[in-house]
Amino acid sequence: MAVETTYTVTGMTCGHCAASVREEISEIGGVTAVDVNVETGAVTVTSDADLTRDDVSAAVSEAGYTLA
Ligand SMILES: [Cu+2]
Repeated sequence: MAVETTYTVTGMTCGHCAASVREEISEIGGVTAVDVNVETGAVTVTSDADLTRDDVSAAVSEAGYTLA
């Protein structure tokens, strides 16, 4: 069953930021969809596997941003 979790990412300012974050989170195993809202910093991750906050935090850091 797919689980949807919304995180807040700080530091994104444009579409390129959003694309970087989306790309890194998409590489986490089990992730099926990533929706990024640059204005609010809301990142909604849909996954069909258990996802830890640490996994998402690491991916966001890899992209150069921070999980709030
Ligand atoms: Cu940017």
